[in-house]
Amino acid sequence: MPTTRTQVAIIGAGPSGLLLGALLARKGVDAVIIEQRSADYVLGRIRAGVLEQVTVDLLDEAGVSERLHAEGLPHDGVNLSFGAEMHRIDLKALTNKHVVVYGQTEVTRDLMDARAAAGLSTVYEAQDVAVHDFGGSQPRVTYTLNGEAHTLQCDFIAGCDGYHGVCRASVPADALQTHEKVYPFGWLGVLADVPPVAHELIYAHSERGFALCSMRSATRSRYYVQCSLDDQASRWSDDAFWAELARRLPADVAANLVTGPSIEKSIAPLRSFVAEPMRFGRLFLAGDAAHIVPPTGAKGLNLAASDVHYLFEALRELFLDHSEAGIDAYSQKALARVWKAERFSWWLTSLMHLFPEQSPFEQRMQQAELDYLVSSEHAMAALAENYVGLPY
Ligand code: FAS
Ligand code: PHB
Repeated sequence: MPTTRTQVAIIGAGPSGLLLGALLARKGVDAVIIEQRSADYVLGRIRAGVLEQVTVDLLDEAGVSERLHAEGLPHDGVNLSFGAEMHRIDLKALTNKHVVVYGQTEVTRDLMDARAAAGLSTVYEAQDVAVHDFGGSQPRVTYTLNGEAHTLQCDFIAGCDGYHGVCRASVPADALQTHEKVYPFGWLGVLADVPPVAHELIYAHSERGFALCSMRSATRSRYYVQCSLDDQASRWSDDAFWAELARRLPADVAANLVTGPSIEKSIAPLRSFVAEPMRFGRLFLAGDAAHIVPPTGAKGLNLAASDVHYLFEALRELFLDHSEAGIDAYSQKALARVWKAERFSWWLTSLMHLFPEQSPFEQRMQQAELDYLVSSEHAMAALAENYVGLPY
């Protein structure tokens, strides 16, 4: 059984694992990434699209932001539509910040390319990945590759393996507390090579349910409609999707909708989830391995980056300054920002969606909050500062 050694074993080559590996490499800290899927499979997952300024800054720090600055779309505002009207939240005027529209797929591709160019080690299609002895001083990771068993000895393990990963599942149940809310609906998402209906995002509240108009570029759009949990993407023809999306937008906006064949169509469930703490001896959880947010607030990918920022700083401090203060504070620091993003994502989801069991009173509460939100600079400023991203 081949046995190798590294300083940090990173489980998962999604945005969390790749970004952590990139940042550690810039400080000369050795890390090996172990991924169960192929690189193409990872790139094929269509997910997030909006980056907070602090996420862009972190990608700058990792040295992987050249294409992002060349192709990303800075957005100074975001729109809410309800009652057949559009209301623009002027992010720039309210916070002096903006967000950048740049797909998670592109962030992942940039990180993968940089890692390969630097000759850094990523093990793809690893099977039977398992983490061991992270409660002691000599943790290790075992896995099989092409049928051969391998052992990776390490100083620390970063569990960047997402919601269904092995790392959180390997923590003794009595050492972990989880919090969860499952929403009674999902999002049916479509990716299509058609120009976006508007140059900024539109979050639409309608009597038929929520819709979101987003994009990946000036020629590629990303749209979502709220759907029931038992719905299936295969039941939706492209025409049916476009017709439903149009019904949920103000008429003057729907009139500008350019439709076309979908290149990806899928349904994502919505949940809020947090596992506490995020450190177990020499195992640290980061990103979706530790928490999930409903995508309404565009926080998932950005929270993963937030955890990676705190974990990178902690490991840098440990390996370069020989101080354990950072790793001792990691979980508490990361969770403080996680819970604020969980709150914002839950709040915006609760505000913008139709809930099957909603009472007439609750419908009036939603309407009153929407009316208040767009009539109060203070309320819009609160939404804006959360949407552009709270400081690390
Ligand atoms: P990821 O899940 O991206 O990556 C984890 C990696 O670990 C994967 O490559 C997986 O193959 C690997 N892995 C799992 N188990 C393993 C094991 N045992 N051994 C080795 N490797 C293992 N966020 C937004 O901000 N906006 C959105 O619109 C949005 N839409 C989403 C839609 C869907 C369907 C999903 C699932 C998520 C969405 N998200 C969205 C959230 C998403 O972007 C995540 O926050 C982001 O991918 C988190 O990155 P990671 O923490 O790296 O986890
Ligand atoms: C996306 O472009 O996929 C996207 C944008 C904003 C969200 C969710 C998804 O809140």
